[in-house]
Amino acid sequence: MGQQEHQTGDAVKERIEPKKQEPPQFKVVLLNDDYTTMEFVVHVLESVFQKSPAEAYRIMMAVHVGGKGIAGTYPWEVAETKVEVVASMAREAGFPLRAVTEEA
Ligand code: TYC
Repeated sequence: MGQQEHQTGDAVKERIEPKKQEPPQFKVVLLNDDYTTMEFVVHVLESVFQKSPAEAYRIMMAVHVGGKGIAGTYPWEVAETKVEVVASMAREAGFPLRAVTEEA
């Protein structure tokens, strides 16, 4: 058996054998405040977190009543980007709405 054949076998093995590692997940948590409108929070949940209108309203009300709530769970870079998008949309609209990440 030649060197090349051996290497090909290894390459195939390496691609197949290791189980795909799931990346660690992070929750994006929306925080309640007294000034952001309910309508704006629903808009953020629909546009940034791809929630249906009904689900967006449910999450918004859960945050309004309970102080915080999970908007979604994502790999680190996606979660951080969504937190930044929420911050910039809120700043632009003049609301103090904040989202933070928590390890899932
Ligand atoms: N508490 C806000 C109000 O009464 C609504 C609100 C809900 C704000 C959820 C932020 O993450 C939030 N207008």
